[in-house]
Parts: sequence; structure tokens; C-alpha cells
Amino acid sequence: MLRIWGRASSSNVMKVLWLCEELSIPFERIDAGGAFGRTKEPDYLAKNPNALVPVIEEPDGFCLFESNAILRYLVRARAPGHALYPAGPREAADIDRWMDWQLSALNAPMTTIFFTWVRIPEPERDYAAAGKARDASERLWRMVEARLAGQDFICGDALTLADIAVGIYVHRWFALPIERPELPGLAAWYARLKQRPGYATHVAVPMT
Ligand SMILES: N[C@@H](CCC(=O)N[C@@H](CS)C(=O)NCC(=O)O)C(=O)O
Repeated sequence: MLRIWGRASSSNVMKVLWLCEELSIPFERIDAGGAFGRTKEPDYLAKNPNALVPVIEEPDGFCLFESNAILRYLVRARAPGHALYPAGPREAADIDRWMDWQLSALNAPMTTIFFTWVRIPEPERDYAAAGKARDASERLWRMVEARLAGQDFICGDALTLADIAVGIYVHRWFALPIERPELPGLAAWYARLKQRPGYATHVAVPMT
């Protein structure tokens, strides 16, 4: 059975858990990272020298780190050509660019906001930095809002890996106590994601 290393509270682990539900992939999850530790132990570092979660491990010992690479691998390995990540180069590239954008653009400001409100003790919070991160995030969410005009999901009318990579943060955007403009397309997309069992179970959960 597929083994997923990583605490369930990690957004990058959530992506993998959500995809496993979408594709009905059986898995066992082992807590690692954060308060669970383990990631700096030699056997874990052999799987992921970054000492981060998630890592997946196949029964034959094949291991993979980097959540977005894991998503692509699982579709190719378990459901090649699936609408979540089609084989066509242009369709795949459209999905890839939003997955890259999630890591290269959206990740930093959304992580700052999340850590400020959820992980950092109140006296140590830098609200000025969080405010700037909120502004940056709003600019980025407006790009998603524009992209969603006339379609249900980021790359068209079917859920793809782009929705999984970006969708982990939209719950935080709507659930954290921050100022938000009216973005009706984004709100409708978030509502659509929440209807999916994998999202409801693993992503739209209390933040810790
Ligand atoms: N680019 C990596 C980032 C992985 C990452 O930053 N993981 C965080 C959790 S979301 C982590 O391991 N933090 C340290 C820890 O949990 O101990 C990926 O997408 O997998």
C-alpha cells in the first residue's frame, strides 16, 4: 500500500490526501513533521534530504518528495491520462503553470498570513508583515477570480491538479480573520471544492 509521510495539518500533505480520495488510492499515513518530529532522523533524510513533509513511499521502496511532483506521479502511475492531469502537452502545461505558480507566487504570502494567525503566538506576531502578505495574496487571488470567469475550475470545467495545488489555500483565505474583497467566482469555486469528499475531509478542516 502507498505510504504517506506527513502530519495531516500540513497543506502540502493535504494535497496528496485529497488526490488519493479523488482517485480512490488506498494509503496509510504516518505522522511526521512539526511536533511529531522524525524528519531529521537519518532514515527520513534518506527519503527527503529537505527534512520536510510530505514524502510518499511505494511498497517497492520508491520514494518521492515535493508535493506537486507527487501529485503528477500519482496520476501518471495510478490513472494515466485521467482528466485530473491529461496526457496532452498543452493541457498538461496549462495545469503545470498553475501548480508552479502556487509554489512560486501564492505560497509565500499565504504562508505568512497562515503562520501569523494560526501558528505564531500572539505577542510575537508581525501584523505589518501579515498585512503586506494579505495585500499580495489578494492581488494573486484576483488572478484566479479572472481565470474562473465562465468555467468551474482553474483549467476548464473539470477538476485538475491545478485546483488541488491552489485549492489548499483558498480554505485558509476564507477561514482566516482577514479582510477580503468580494470575489464571487473565487467564493463559488471554494463552495464547489467543499462539496468534494476529499476536500471536505482533508482540507476544509479546523486550522492547526
Ligand atoms: N515545496 C515543498 C514544501 C514542503 C514543506 O514546506 N512542508 C512543510 C509543511 S507544509 C514542512 O515540512 N514543514 C516542516 C515540518 O512540518 O516539520 C512541497 O511542496 O512538498
